Amino acid sequence: MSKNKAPPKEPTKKTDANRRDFLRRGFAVGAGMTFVGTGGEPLSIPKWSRELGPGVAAQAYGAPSVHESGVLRKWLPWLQVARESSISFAPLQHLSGSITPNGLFFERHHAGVPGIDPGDHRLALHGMVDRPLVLTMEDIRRFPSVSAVHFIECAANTVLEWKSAQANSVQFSHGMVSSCEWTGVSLKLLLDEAGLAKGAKWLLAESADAAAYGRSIPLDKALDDAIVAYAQNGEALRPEQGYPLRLVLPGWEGSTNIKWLRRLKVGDKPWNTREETARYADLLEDGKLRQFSFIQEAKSVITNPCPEAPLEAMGEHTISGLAWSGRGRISKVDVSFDGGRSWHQCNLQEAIHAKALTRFSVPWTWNGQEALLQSRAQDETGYVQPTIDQLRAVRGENSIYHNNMITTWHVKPNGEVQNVQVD
Ligand SMILES: Nc1nc2c(c(=O)[nH]1)N[C@H]1C(S)=C(S)[C@@H](COP(=O)(O)O)O[C@H]1N2
Ligand SMILES: [Mo]
Repeated sequence: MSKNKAPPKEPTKKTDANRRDFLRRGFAVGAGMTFVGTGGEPLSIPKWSRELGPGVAAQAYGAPSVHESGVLRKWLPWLQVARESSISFAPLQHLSGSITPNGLFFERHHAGVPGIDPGDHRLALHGMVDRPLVLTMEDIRRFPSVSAVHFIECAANTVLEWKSAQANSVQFSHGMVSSCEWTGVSLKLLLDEAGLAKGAKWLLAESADAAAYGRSIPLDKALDDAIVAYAQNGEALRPEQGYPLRLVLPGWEGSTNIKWLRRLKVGDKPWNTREETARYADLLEDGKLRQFSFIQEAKSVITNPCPEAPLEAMGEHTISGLAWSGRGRISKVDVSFDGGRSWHQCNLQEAIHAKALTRFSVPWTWNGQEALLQSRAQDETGYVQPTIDQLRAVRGENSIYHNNMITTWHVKPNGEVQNVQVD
């Protein structure tokens, strides 16, 4: 078992002495019982039950409760090359269900967030098409819309864990994934409108920000389930997520989901942009570079408990987490309490969308002993999430992208949870 080396640790609320006290009480209540919240005293009447609250005008655009002020995206200062080339991680340990709130969606920018005026924004469709188009946002909204729930995961999510357990935090080990309901126009509809020329096979998608970020997309994908999205979770895209327009390629690596989309050029071969040669290609054990590994394979992680959410008391708990696959629906998630020796099938929370985050849970009685918690996802194609050793056997240790290994949380007798790797 290799322990983590550089823990970006969150401050814990309780002191160690408090924690021991809490666990003792948890044990006294939990011994031989399966309930939490005992006692029969009548409820007190708090201050807020005795006075009127502020009216509707207090919040024209709603914000979370002041008591949720710790629920935030975070970043690692040493991971930013510059302020403009930045990554923030979603707080998976605080999220419920399977939709990421817009303000907590992880971010990856290569040239900062541009301040685009939608009135001045245009989308060009050109190249090997019958009728080149230049569309305004108004034009785009006149097409029939589609809505679909999908995750976006950066191919570099879980990058720190290739050699050994590093990030003692689910936010930093897995927080480059988020999921929401996207609304926009089917890309197939726009391509039909422009008319594909004979021999057309690839599409270049390019952004309007200063990075002129571009990726080559096979036309098969563009004509399958791609969305040119202008909204997320019922409101306009957030500036960080590509306002006013982004490409959503369900299940494909984050990098192909071009934000601030301005240009779609149809061609017959890939363009070999920086982002598909020098970046987002996989260095294999034999020194060869694997190009175009578009799909985010099945992956899962336990978000409760986790390093940021230790166990507070012995007794009954619900282990819960998130699973996703770029190939379709999650069909099964198993959880192990003993580092992969035995497995228990989890409940999957409805609705289970294809290529979307799926919430799993399983009951567990914690008796205060050490445990090694793992989750293992399977998708509808039969693909099973690999162990880190299985992954290293194919990919070596020098890879950056597409680490979908089974993650292990080591539960200690005092309830603390640590990121470890088991052989
Ligand atoms: N224009 C543009 N599009 C972009 C990027 C970018 O920097 N600029 N980053 C890409 C990468 S690497 C990822 S992982 C996703 C992140 O999407 P998000 O910031 O909405 O989470 O956007 C992709 N699209
Ligand atoms: Mo990414």
